[in-house]
Amino acid sequence: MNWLNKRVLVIGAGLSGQAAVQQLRRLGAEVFLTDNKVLEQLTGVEGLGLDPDHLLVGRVPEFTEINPELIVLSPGVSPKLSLVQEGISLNVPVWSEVELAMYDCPALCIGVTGTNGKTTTTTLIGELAKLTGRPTTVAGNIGVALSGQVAGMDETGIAVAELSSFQLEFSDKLRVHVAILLNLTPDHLDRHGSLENYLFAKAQIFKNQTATDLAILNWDDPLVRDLGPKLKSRIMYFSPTSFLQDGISLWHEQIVYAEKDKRTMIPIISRKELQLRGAHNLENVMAAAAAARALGLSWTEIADGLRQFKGVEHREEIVGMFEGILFVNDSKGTNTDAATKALLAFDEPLVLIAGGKNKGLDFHDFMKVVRDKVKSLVLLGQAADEMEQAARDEGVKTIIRATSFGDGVERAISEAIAGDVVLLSPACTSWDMFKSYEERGELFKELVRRHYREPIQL
Ligand code: UMA
Repeated sequence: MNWLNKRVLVIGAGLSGQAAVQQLRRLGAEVFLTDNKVLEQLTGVEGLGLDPDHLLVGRVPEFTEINPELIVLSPGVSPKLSLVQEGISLNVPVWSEVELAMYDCPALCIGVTGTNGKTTTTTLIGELAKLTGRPTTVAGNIGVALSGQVAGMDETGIAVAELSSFQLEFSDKLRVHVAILLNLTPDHLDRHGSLENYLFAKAQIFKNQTATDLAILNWDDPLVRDLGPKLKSRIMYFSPTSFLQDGISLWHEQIVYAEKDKRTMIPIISRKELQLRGAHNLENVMAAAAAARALGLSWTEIADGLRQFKGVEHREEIVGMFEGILFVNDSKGTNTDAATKALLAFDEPLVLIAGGKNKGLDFHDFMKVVRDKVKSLVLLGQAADEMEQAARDEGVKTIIRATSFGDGVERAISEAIAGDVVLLSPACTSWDMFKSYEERGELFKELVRRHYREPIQL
């Protein structure tokens, strides 16, 4: 592609948009950036050095003001936006920021998608990839835009990318050499409209794979498993529940790798040696082990890496044990499936803090799990009414309404006794009260720690 003076419109001036602008300017393109926020609301945009007539903020510009030859879309921007629709109708290519990032990048790309577990798996693969001694970068939906991170990498480099359905939806040429689909349950239906569309977007991760590439699929998830025969690439299945004759699975509490043709079964690591808890984390560990094997690491090296891994922040993160109560921060549990998995990871009596902003999900199935696993449910945020109704419908006994996030933490603490677990796993986004799930998780940790140093006055 001849980038010189190519007119490119970047929509959205957040992390992705800003990284895309920098990448495009390095390539020599003429870049326009638009965002519906005004300049004062945007951080870091002024530092990009764009001319005022190339910075169209605080409004949605007319297509003809720019006449772009390419549109780069930030993942959070809906493709229903008039500007995007007009571009599509005029056959102007629309790329996601990850498409741009990997365009012409010779590094090996390992992509991780799925509804839940992406961040843990991506981080773990990143740690394992580093053991190869090859230059490795970990980016994407994990909070660091891919553009720029992979700039300058040659074919020895490894790009480990967490890929969301939003990013994959507009990826046309993206070649993911090792592609993982962890699982698929309803999420982001407000954006994709249906589960079929959501699956279609996720399956774009396999679109440009060839016979030399590898697809790593969850055998236990029928929607994911059924994709296998349709793909051009080699397939490696994993299953945390049933023994697979070909693939990675569990055999008498050991994670094992079996190859049918060779009639071999290699024990990789005992489940007990892992620091990650819960059955769902077995999915993440198995998928990561399969990817690491594709990088040429030995099973012993992989086992060492798995043994060391403590997990990621805000995902079932242990805050600490205070007066015999274990506090766990799962602020990243922003949908019912993620929160369910967190609940199932604990055998101890649970006090659950949940609520925030609902993203179009029904809470009834989730509340059945809450009824069976949770001794006290503390509800807060915009979705609290809806959650309380679902909890009552499903027979949850102890429901406590909090007036603020801090009040919720205090109420949860007063419900718990030694031997219990207090779990923040909201099943909702944080956007009614916080900028991000990270901010929510940080506050939770701070409030817990402060309580045990000095009881908080709210
Ligand atoms: N905007 C518009 N018009 C619109 C909508 C938004 O101009 O119609 C503007 C906003 O005013 C804002 C900018 O777009 O200034 C934000 O763009 P964005 O929402 O794409 O956010 P980024 O900062 O670019 O962050 C994105 C991902 N966010 C989303 O997909 C919502 C980050 O994933 C990702 O880490 C980052 O790119 C770097 O790759 C976060 C996320 O919540 C963690 N992801 C979702 C999830 O995991 O569920 C998909």
